[in-house]
Amino acid sequence: MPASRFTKDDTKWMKKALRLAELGRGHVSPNPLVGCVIINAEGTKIGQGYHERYGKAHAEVNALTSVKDKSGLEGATVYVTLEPCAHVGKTPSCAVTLSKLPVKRVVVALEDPNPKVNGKGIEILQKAGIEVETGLLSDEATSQNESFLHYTKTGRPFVVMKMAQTLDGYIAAPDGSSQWITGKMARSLVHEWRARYDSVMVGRNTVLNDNPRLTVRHVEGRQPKRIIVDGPLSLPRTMNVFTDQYEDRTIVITHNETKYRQSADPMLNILDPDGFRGQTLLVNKFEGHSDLRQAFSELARLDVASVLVEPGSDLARALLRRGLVDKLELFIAPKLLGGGTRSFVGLGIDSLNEALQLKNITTTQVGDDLLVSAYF
Ligand code: AOF
Ligand code: ZN
Repeated sequence: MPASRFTKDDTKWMKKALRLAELGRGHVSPNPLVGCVIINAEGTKIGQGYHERYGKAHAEVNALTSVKDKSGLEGATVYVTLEPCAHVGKTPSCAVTLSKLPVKRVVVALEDPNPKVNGKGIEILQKAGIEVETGLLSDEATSQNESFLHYTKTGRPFVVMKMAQTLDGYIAAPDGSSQWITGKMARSLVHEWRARYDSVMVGRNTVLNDNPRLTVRHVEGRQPKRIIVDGPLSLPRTMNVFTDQYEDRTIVITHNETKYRQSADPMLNILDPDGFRGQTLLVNKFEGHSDLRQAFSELARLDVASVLVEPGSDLARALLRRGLVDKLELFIAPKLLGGGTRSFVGLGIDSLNEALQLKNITTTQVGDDLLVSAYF
């Protein structure tokens, strides 16, 4: 194995930068999580910062601002988890800012796939005579920013599907009861995910059957947007997601063009701009249902970079059949039902070689439940 270009200290400081970046989680999307640490020529940390809020200062700027004695920048090394930006956006270009300083070396975990940056940030630094090294802890940086990277590369949000089933593969009992398949710890983990992803998506049947709030409870965190797939646009406006204090964070997906057009009429018992302060997105029909691929592209335009889907079996089937799920989080509860609603049905698969293949599997025990996490 070739010796690493990086020293133990390099790794230590980049780990620190990654931990700082993490503090922005839930507040910076659709922008990336970025952390930055500045070390002087003697090897002492003289500055640190991270991207704290969407549209606000970038990590590098916050780190530079925190440096008290600017003479320490002479010969300094800057560790940053994402390539410094080349463009002037909501804030000035970080690469240009750094290129004017007497720093010696910039260590980058990951190149930025944003077409406005994409190598140009590194070029600006190199042209100014600064040594640039990339790729330190790039796997960690990639997984930390998986939503941003996916969203930037594909123009669609990163889609995580959460399911909770019994050991024998049921998500509801024969009488339809489905709440509390998993234990308390699994449920609070789901609430952590709701705070971490930009949005939570469910289908109309879930709203009708459970009248969920889809809010973050049990843990601290910001409220996600709520995406309701209601093809016929006929859910009663009395449901929680249309009436509670987060009403303006609800986005409805429909393909019913007639009702969508009529929806300005407050006399109709359907979603209307006056009675409902959220948004309704009209998409095409696909195999009799709303075109979810189109819906995700529209959501990306609304700055939704990640979606946590908490589907019933219909929505799960629709998403899986079209290859729209990027990550599966499957809770398996130590229960047997022997009948009821199955988690995965009708995927259109006849033969083993057509099976949807998952990769990078991890398993975790969460309370009494087992969590299988994997990517498509
Ligand atoms: C951030 N924070 O610390 C870094 C970013 O819209 P702007 O001007 O804030 O630019 C956003 C882009 O800048 C973002 O998509 C990413 O490519 C780059 N780097 N962004 O929000 C940061 N370093
Ligand atoms: Zn920047």
